Amino acid sequence: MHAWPATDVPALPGRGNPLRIHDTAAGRTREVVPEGPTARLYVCGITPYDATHLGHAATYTAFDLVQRVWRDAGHDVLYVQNVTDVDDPLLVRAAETGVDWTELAERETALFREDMTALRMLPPAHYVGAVESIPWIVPLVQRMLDSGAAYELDGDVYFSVESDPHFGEVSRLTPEEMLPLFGERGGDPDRPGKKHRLDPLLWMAARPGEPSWETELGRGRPGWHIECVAIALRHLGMSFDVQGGGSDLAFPHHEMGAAHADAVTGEHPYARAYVHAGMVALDGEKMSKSRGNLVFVSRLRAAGVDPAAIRLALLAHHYRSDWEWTDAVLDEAVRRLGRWRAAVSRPDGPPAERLLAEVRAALAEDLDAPRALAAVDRWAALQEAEGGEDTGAPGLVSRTVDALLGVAL
Ligand code: 5CA
Ligand code: ZN
Repeated sequence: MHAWPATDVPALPGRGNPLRIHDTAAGRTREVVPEGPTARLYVCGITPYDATHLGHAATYTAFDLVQRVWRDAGHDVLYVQNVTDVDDPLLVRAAETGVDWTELAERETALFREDMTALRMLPPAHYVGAVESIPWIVPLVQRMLDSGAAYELDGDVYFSVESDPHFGEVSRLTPEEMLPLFGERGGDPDRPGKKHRLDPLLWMAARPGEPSWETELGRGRPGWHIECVAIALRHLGMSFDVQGGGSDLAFPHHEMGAAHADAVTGEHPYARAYVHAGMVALDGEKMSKSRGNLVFVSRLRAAGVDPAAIRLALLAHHYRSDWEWTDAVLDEAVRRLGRWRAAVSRPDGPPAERLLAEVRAALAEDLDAPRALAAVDRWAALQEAEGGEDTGAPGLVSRTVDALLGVAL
């Protein structure tokens, strides 16, 4: 699958700070410094049955910042993202709307690419679908069957959570906390015959009317978690730097993924840090495709909203907080963008080196974008009030905002 076009990242003087970021598995913010010159990042992609909403966009913006901070600190970034182009919600939506599921997935993935391009998200080096990954998924499931980490139930294959001594270390939840989430987020705790109620599906035998593939495991299709593991192991290997996604993925998705990967490789850990973005809500409830309370990036764009303003609206909230999208959030971002653009279009201004240092420091400290925005606000206000002599300053501000925040002024 192809990704979307890359945007240029302007060069900045000097070097950025090492990234400190909140690791769910550690339960605290800590330095996540890549071991080699190349930082390795896996971010869970969309299930393409509906258009990109602002919740998705907020989560992808957080991981876009991770890349920008790493790059600014001198690392190359190897970034991988998946597309869950076969899974229950996609098949259900396709059936409900009478659209072929492959067409639905292709259409929504194409729209997602357009949205990501408009929002200036750095593209992954590998953008990989579940369907095209089936040849890589099957041997992993087979290996787990051989080692006893997986077992068969009426032709389906389950992972045994009890086979993993580290199970629970990603989300840090107790089994009592896990159980309701597992049921809400795609699991089947009540299916009779499972060894443990939390065991997730690795492989589903073909069901009538559903897509399936002929493999050594028989006809069927992959479970959700193993999809991401197969893609991450193929393109990044074990112990990559950051596994990212929204907070709704910490359990079960990232917990199960880590357990699958340990079982397949006999190594640990899967990722060196697990990073989770907060949930964006609309009208008091988490924005979600299943609830239908959505504001789509593509709709805002079609209504003439500048994508840079959408991006600024997202950046005005700390990535880990849960927050609510309102029209006022967007209005404020539009005004801020206007102030910034006016400021950098003047011929000179107050020196911008301190601003660059402040933005770098804010982002390196657990991606504190609101603090970075406040620093740019201060520079713009100072310029408006007092002007300044530095003819290089507007250019440096513009490059800082572009390179580190992904906003083109
Ligand atoms: N395909 C799987 C991941 S492998 C999936 O969760 N797809 S998704 O389309 O449902 O979500 C894509 C990403 O957006 C995930 O990281 C998810 O956590 C995040 N996300 C979904 N809803 C919201 C929301 N309301 N606020 C913030 N992030 C969200
Ligand atoms: Zn995933």
